[in-house]
Amino acid sequence: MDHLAAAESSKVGSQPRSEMLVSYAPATGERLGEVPILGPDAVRAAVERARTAQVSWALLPVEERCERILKLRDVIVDRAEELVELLARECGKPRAEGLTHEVMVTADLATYYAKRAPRLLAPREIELHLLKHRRSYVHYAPRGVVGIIAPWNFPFVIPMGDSITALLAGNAVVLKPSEVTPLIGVKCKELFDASGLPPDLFQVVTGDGRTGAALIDARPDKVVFTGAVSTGRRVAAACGERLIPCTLELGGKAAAIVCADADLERTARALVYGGFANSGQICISVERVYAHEALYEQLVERVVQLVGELRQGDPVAGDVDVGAIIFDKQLEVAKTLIADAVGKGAQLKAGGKQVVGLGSFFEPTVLAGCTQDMAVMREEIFGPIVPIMRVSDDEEAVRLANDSHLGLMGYVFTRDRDKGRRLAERVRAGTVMVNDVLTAYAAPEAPFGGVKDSGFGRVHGEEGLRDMCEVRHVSYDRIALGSRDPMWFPYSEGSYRAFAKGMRLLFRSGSVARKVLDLF
Ligand code: TXE
Repeated sequence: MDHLAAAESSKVGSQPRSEMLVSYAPATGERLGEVPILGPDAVRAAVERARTAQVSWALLPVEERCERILKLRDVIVDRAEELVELLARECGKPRAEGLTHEVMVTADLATYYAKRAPRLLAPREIELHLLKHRRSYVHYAPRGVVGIIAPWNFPFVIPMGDSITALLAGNAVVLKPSEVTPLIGVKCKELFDASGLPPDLFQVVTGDGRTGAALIDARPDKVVFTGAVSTGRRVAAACGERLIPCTLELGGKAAAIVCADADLERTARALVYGGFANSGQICISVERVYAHEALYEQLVERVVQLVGELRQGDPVAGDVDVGAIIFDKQLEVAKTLIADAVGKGAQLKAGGKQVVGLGSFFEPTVLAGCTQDMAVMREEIFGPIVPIMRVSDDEEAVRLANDSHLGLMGYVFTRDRDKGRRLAERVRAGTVMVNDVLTAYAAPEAPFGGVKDSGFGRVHGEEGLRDMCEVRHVSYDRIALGSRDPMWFPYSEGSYRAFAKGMRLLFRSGSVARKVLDLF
């Protein structure tokens, strides 16, 4: 089954028929619908319409923009069931995940920002330490049109969260949803329109990578991209060429460090949830476990027991814990990683195969006895596989956790909270959680993003909201200094000597003036 069944361009009467994208349900193979693949002209027109709509939106007080976004939130909450149903169909996501990972997190983010945006976007005074005759402040001006390029693993919460943030900051948005989940992208547009927001303020351009490239080429004022590292490099290059600021949320390889004093039951349950929620298709999934030898055996045993209790199947047909593989190409990735690990000596403790007879499913898989040279410990998995490795101490675990080109998320399990925080600070990742998994993304207060090849820039938190703005500095005079400033023309030997003397007084350690100024 190929998700991208692009029909050839054909003629319908005298109208050229655009190429179409067909969406299929990964759990059943059922054809769900089709949308057009928009080309450069249509994308450019969408960006232009958004640009026009943004002008009056930006003139509204932030408080009013917040009110309008809360109406959107209410539409999302009222239509939650419909969204959960579509997420179950187009992604094969368990209903609980559609609700708690996607719909609720979006509603919470809207609520959080709508309450705080007026304060976070208020002009901020800057205290000048030297130029006391002047005053400075920064204000946060909208950038204009934000282009959002989204992935298929969280096709609702990622683009909706970023769109809401951009809109609150006074921008318009053009969203390019993943070609694997286009119907959810179209649904996002339906919700915005139903909330009464101006139709051109938020637009969705459906299509594949070419449509994403066309969006960047249409020169939005900022790009927020979430997806693969390889695509991220292309997006960054295209943005760089046009000097468009971009935020890149790329892959992750979250390591879980399990210390000797960890709570075994909580840790095992956390690893199973963190590894198999969304069938492991999360950039912050537990992707590798470094377990202290003191509890390694018991941990593997308990994880395997818990995995045995997981129910897998079509979420539309009934209650399940683990759903489908959204993008069927990931099935091959999973098989290759498992074969490499087993070939290098890993023990297959659970799962290991594609589920036969169903749509696109892979058994929840546990690999024990893993070593750092295995591809499963080094490359992003994006599937339901949890590889576990035995380590002899916390130092080894931290060293191996940091031995990765990715740095989006990390986890530490220990009963000693101080030690947990100390180890967390040593893991080179954008976020590290102690004794928990996944939920950090759901906290809209906290900045989220990666280091190393996991990307740059942050979404969420104060940083995420302000990054949707141009930070503009205004400097004005506090006291009148007359018609001439001593720094201005004409230069003279006298003014040079005065500045040189002033510099020594101000900046030489031990000078009386410096000592006095350092008191303040
Ligand atoms: O991502 P792509 P895919 C990772 C994960 C997964 C891999 C592939 O490792 O296996 O990405 O997923 C658009 N210019 N993550 O294939 O191809 C594309 O149409 C502009 C991690 O879906 O990167 C889609 O809308 N846009 C991630 C979006 O980019 C382009 C979540 C992402 O597609 C483009 C999902 C171009 N040249 C996957 N080419 C996370 N961190 O959450 C493609 N696109």
